[in-house]
Amino acid sequence: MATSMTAPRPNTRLYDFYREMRRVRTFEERVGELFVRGQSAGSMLHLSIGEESAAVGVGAAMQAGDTFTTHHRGHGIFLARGAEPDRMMAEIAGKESGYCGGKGGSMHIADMSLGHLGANAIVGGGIPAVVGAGLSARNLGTGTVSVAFFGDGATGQGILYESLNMAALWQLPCLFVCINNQYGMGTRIDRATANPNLHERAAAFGLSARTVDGLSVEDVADAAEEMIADARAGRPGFLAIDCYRFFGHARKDKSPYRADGEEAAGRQKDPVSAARTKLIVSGLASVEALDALDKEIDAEMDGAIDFAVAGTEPPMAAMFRDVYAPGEPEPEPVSARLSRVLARD
Ligand SMILES: Cc1ncc(C[n+]2csc(CCOP(=O)(O)OP(=O)(O)O)c2C)c(N)n1
Ligand SMILES: [Mg+2]
Repeated sequence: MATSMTAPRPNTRLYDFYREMRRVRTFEERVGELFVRGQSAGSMLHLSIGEESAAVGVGAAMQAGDTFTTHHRGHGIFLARGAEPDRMMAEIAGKESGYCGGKGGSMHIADMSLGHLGANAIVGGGIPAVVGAGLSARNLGTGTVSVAFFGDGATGQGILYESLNMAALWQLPCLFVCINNQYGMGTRIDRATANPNLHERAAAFGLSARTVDGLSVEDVADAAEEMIADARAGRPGFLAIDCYRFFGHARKDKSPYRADGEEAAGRQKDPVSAARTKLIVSGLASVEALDALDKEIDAEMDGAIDFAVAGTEPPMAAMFRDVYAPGEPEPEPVSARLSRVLARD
């Protein structure tokens, strides 16, 4: 989370949260711009606008050495855990200077040094890895916690329940964070389940479980701090965070399945504006100070786009790098295999 900010910097927790949430939102807006310019790699991008309190509130409660996995909407979470916007944007643009050399992209970004065990495009796919990380942490006595971030849609996946059961049974240092943005693609949560109180399912497995309103980043952080401390002591938990997905599922989705009125009301549930208003109303920061901060963040994220666009694509020779264990011979290129097979006929 190291950023060099020159604006007057009130020394309060809420100001820090606001700054990080604003960074996440601005980063996501720039990702949208990269996509429109045709400079992102691949055709799918999932923005977390409206969900910033989950990334920042939980991210702030984690400690150095803690690990995590994310779903396909995970840019904000990685930023909140200290990712550099330049290298993230470069990864999303498919450039060599990105976190995974441009080969992971938006949905498979990972970085072990920051504890990021991987984003995952398979709904629920990252959840069991956190159980493994928790088991390893417990057996090795590292004192670290592993956090799975996933969407409400993953509550329809069996792997979640196998994972909750094992974590509870073995008392692993794990926290399961369900970012309930009310939608799994075009299906609203109340059309996907008869009981949308998602945390109740985890309670049935013996985890401590609760839901918080994502409108307040402070509430999210308070809950996360408590539950991460519990997890560290061998009491795993499940935290559902209620929020609203401001835009479509991915960049090409204009959400024709939801009424304008619903969307407008949903966007009122804005954790970034709520934090800004609270800072101003309570006298913790002036409008001018926050405007100056926003400008600095704009410049930081503009810089990330410039960095990404200026980068080079990975060479073909890098195709199999980082795929096989060191020492394994590289597989025969497809072209060579094809000519060998054709020559045989
Ligand atoms: C196993 C699996 N099934 C279906 C999909 C297609 N798919 C991609 S995202 C998504 C919805 C996920 O909703 P949610 O978990 O709530 O996350 P959100 O997109 O709302 O952040 C689906 C069904 C997939 N990627 N993996
Ligand atoms: Mg969802």
